[in-house]
Amino acid sequence: MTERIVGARLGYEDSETLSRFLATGGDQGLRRAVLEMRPEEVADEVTTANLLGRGGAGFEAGRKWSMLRKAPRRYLVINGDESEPATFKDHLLVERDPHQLVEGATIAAYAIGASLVVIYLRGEFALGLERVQQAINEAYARNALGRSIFGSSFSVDILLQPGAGAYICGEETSLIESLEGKRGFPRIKPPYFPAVIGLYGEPTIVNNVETVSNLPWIVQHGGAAFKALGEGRSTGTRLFALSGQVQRPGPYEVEMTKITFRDLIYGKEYGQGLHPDRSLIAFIPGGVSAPWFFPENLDIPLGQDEVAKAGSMLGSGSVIVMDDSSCPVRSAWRIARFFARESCGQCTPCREGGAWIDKILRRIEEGEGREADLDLLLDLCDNISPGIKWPPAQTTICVLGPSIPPSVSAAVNHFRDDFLVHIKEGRCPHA
Ligand code: L3W
Ligand code: SF4
Repeated sequence: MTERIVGARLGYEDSETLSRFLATGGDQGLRRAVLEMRPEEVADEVTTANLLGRGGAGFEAGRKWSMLRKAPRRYLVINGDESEPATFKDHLLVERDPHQLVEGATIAAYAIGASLVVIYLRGEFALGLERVQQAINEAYARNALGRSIFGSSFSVDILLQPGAGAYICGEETSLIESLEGKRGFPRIKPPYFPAVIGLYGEPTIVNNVETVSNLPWIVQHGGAAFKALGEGRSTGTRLFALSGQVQRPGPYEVEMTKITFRDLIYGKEYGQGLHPDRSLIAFIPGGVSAPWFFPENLDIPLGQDEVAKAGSMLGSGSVIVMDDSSCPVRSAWRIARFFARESCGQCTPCREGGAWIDKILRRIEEGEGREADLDLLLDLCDNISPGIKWPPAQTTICVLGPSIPPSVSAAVNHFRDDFLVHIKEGRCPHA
């Protein structure tokens, strides 16, 4: 493991307890922020750190904060609705270091002058919800939250809100709608980003769990120390959730850009390679919205721009490995089916296109496809996301719809022969 920031306590069995938190530097960042720094100084450190958002889009946290409209009431929402298949790093932070999350959220609230913080957690995170609520209660009890935090002039409250099982509520504007008690329909943006018109029409910052979990360290060590890790725009460390057909799947915190996908998948300290006698056919570098990578992409470093330059994205930090026992037709179908089921239905390309792709892939998978289906699939992908490129052209309100084409087109274009065996012989060559 390299330098650990957000995962510093994860090696302790009792990492979620207040005693372990306080024994390992807990509260020091918050004390320093509210007692020794002005809010603008905290925000400046985060800008210096060049902390990129860890939710998927990689937008600079400091820049986002600077866009917050001035208003008497401002909100901070922490997005912990992690629901994307194979994404499991926020889950870990929520369950295993809930105090760090609460401390980071309070520091962010101080920096942006938030009047209220809402932590929105995936409803299925039963243990996480219990632990975060306990961390909030314990923070109030020691005056790390509430009125005049640690004797300073700063006061703020944190509310915990469980989601109700919809993936789309992880999209920030849909999450805000859901918090307002409405159905989780994404709002169109631009022109109005939540930083201008957010929760109840007030300026709102939505930050991811991992993003704010970095703040106690940044305040304690300084933005420059964070920036010294990594390279270029990719600073600090990231938690990568490695899954699929590797010997040792799991979450790994690594310094940005310092290792490659080959290191992560095959390295002794990380994935330890594929199962014996198996070979790599593809891997997805950043969550199931991301375009697939292939063996020739293994030497790309784990950096935001490095992955983007190669035509994909680091996204939510989930790396999914496929060996030659996995069927690309089935993998693409499972991904497409997930998005089709989770579509909120507002936009035609997503609602109709997603359902249609799901149906076609299903019939191919079940041996009832036809050769013309392959061009039809690519045509549908092109209709949802013209040119099938990432980031996509905006044809829909949010990016859930355009998240379908990357996997489907990768599978059709790179594994055409597998599709043809399904279609012509009615069997799966990997079964
Ligand atoms: C003010 C402007 N604010 C941008 C803010 C914006 C948001 C952030 C990024 O998608 C990605 C997606 C998934 N004034 C602004 C501004 N902002 N311009 O910056 O914005 P955006 O629209 O690029 O991204 P997003 O809607 O946050 C997120 C990818 O993440 N993803 C999803 C993972 C899923 C989970 C999960 O399970 N919960 O994390 C996977 O990689 O495809 O590309 O805050 O307001 N001018
Ligand atoms: Fe809803 Fe899909 Fe449109 Fe997003 S792209 S708003 S999920 S219909």
